[in-house]
Amino acid sequence: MKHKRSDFPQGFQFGTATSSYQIEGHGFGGAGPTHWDTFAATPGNVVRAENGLRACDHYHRYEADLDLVQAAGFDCYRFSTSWARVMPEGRGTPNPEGLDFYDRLTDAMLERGIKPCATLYHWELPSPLADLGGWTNRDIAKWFADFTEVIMGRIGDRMHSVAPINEPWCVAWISHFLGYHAPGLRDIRATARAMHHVLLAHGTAIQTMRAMGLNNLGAVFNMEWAQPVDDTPEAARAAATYDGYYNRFYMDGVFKGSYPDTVLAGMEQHLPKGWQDDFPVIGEKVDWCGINYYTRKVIAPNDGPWPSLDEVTGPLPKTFMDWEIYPEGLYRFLKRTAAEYTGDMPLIVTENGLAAPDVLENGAVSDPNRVDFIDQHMAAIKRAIDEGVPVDGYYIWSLLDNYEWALGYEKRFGLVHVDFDSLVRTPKDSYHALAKALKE
Ligand code: GBH
Repeated sequence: MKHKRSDFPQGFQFGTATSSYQIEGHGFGGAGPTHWDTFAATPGNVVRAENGLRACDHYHRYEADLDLVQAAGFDCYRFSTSWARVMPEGRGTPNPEGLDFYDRLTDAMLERGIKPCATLYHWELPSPLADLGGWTNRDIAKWFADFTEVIMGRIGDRMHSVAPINEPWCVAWISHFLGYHAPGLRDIRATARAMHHVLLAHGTAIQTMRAMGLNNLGAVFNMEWAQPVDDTPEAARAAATYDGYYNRFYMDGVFKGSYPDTVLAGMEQHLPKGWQDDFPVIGEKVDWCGINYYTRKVIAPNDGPWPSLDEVTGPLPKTFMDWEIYPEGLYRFLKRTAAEYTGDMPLIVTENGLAAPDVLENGAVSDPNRVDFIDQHMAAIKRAIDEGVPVDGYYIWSLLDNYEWALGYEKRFGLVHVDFDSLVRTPKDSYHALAKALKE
C-alpha cells in the first residue's frame, strides 16, 4: 500500500464498517423476525435463498472480531443496531437481552480504544412493522423515533457518532422500485412514499437525539457518479435525471429543504400529500455528512422518466460485483458535496470497498486488487483534502466477509476472510497491508 496514516492530517480517522443483519446472526436472543428473513425465504429473491440467521455469528464472537479491529489500528468501528433485536415487535416492550448485547459491544469497543460509530437502521425492518406498510406508512417516523430513544437511551452516552439511517436511496429505491431488496416491491407510489418517509424518519430521529442531549449526529448517503454515455444532450439529461433520483434527492432534502426538479418532474404526484411541510424536520441540522462510495454508472437515454433502467456497461476495470472502479468519482463527490451542500461541515467516507474472489490458500488470502482499490481511493480523498475539502475519516467496507443481501454469501467484501462453514476468521493480505499503513 502506497499511502499511510501520516499522509493524512492529524486526527483523520480510519475505520471499518459492518451492519447488524449482515454479520450478527438473528432469530435468537429474544430478537423478533425481520422483513429480510421472509424476503430471503421467498424463492428467487436471494442467491440460494440464503439469509442472515447465522451470518458470521458475530453476536457470539464480537470480542474476537473487535480484537481484529483493534489490532489493525483502526480508530473507529461503524456498526449498526438491529431494530428487531432491540424491539422484537418493532414497537412497545424492548428486549433486555438485545439492549444488553449492544451495551457489551459498546464497552468492548471502548476497552480496546475504538470509537463506536452507530448506525441505527441498516435495512432489517421488524416484520410487524413491515406488515403495516413499513416505509410506505408515515407512522414509521414515530416508530423509528421510539426505537431511537430506546437504543440511544442505553448506549447513546458512549457513542462517538450516530447516524439514523444507512443509505436512504437503498431503503427507498432498491427495495420498493427495483425490488432487489426487502420488501421486494416494484411500485412507483410505494417508492415515492418511502423516499419521503425515510427522510422524515431521519429528521425525527435527529430531533429525538438532540432532545436527549446527544451530539456528533450525521446522515449517511450512498453516491454513484452518473456518467453520460456520450456527448449528446439526451445522454446529459438522462445522467442528470439519474443523479437526481440516486444522489441529489436525499441531500437536497436534508441540506436544502427541497427536492430536485429532475425528480419532481417524474414523481411529484406520487409523493405523500403535504410533503413540502416536512422539510423543517427533514432538514434538522446534522454535524457531519457520510458518503458511501463504490462505483459510477454509465447512463444512456431511454424513453421512460425513470433512471436505473438505462445503465450501460462502462469501459473501466471492474470488481467482482461488476462495478466499475472509478476513484475519481469519490473525489468529485467530496468536492461537490462541500461546494453545493455542506460547506465547512466534516465529511466522512463511511463506506468504500470491493468484492473480490478471495480464495483461502495455505492459511492466507491474497487480495492485491483490494489493496490497490483502497490505495486509489485514499489518493482521491487526499486530493480532495489538499484542495481544502474537510474530509475527516475513511471507513472500509467491510471488516468481515458477510451476508451480501440478495447475493447471499457469494460476494466477499471483508478485510478478513470468513469460512461460512467453520466460521473461522482469516485476515487477508489487505488487512495486513492496512495494519502496516496505519502504524506509519
Ligand atoms: C452498501 O451499499 C451497503 O451499505 C452494504 O450493506 C453492502 O454490503 C455494500 O454496499 C456492498 O454491496 O447495480 O443497480 O444493483 C452500497 C450502495 C447500492 C452500491 C447499489 C451499488 C448497485 C446498484 N450500493 N449499487 S445495482
